[in-house]
Amino acid sequence: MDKCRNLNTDLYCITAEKFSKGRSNVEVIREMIDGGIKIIQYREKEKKMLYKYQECLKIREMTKKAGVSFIINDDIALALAIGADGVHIGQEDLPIEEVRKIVGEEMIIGLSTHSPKEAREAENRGADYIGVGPIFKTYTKEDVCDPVGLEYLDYVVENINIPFVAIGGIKEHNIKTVSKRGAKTICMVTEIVGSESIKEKIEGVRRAIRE
Ligand code: 3NM
Repeated sequence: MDKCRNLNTDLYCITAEKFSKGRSNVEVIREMIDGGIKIIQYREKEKKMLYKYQECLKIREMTKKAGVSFIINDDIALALAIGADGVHIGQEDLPIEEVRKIVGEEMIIGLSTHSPKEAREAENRGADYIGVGPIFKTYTKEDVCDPVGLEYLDYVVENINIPFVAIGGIKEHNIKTVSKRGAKTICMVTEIVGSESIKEKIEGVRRAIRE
């Protein structure tokens, strides 16, 4: 089966428990799955490894049952330990060739990129998909660069031949601007996890894309 099949979807959701209105990641992901999300990334920078492992084991079970792809941010060991579908890394993590040696061919490798040069390199060096952002200002990722704007997205739409996800400051009110420019898969953190009803928010966002 194509390991990237679930990248052929409209929304890619990422966890962030501190913005989740008191809900646990497990609760949030349950709602995402009920809302029909097909790819979910676990991104927690401040938790202890054992806690993350235990939480991710539960999430792995839930996502597997639902046919949802489960990606781990940054942590290759955690991704392997819980049998994730993929790992998402940044520009300052291990080189992609080394990550590939560790995780093998079957695991999805995603890489965050912020410029045309990084996108071309990611494609040439074997990334399965790239993150393209931040499109707009975001307060969710602490060490991220200034917004790259829609011009970088335009470059990727025109020139890059691997799947990509647009990310950074994307909300229900501006998502149409991003989808209109050719982003088929759109990634959101706070707009989804910070909403009162995750299911209703997902429906609203999908309506906004269609309108
Ligand atoms: N990566 P929100 S921006 C995790 O540009 C992440 O690579 C980015 O959060 C990148 O949807 C980002 O709440 C945070 O703005 C996006």
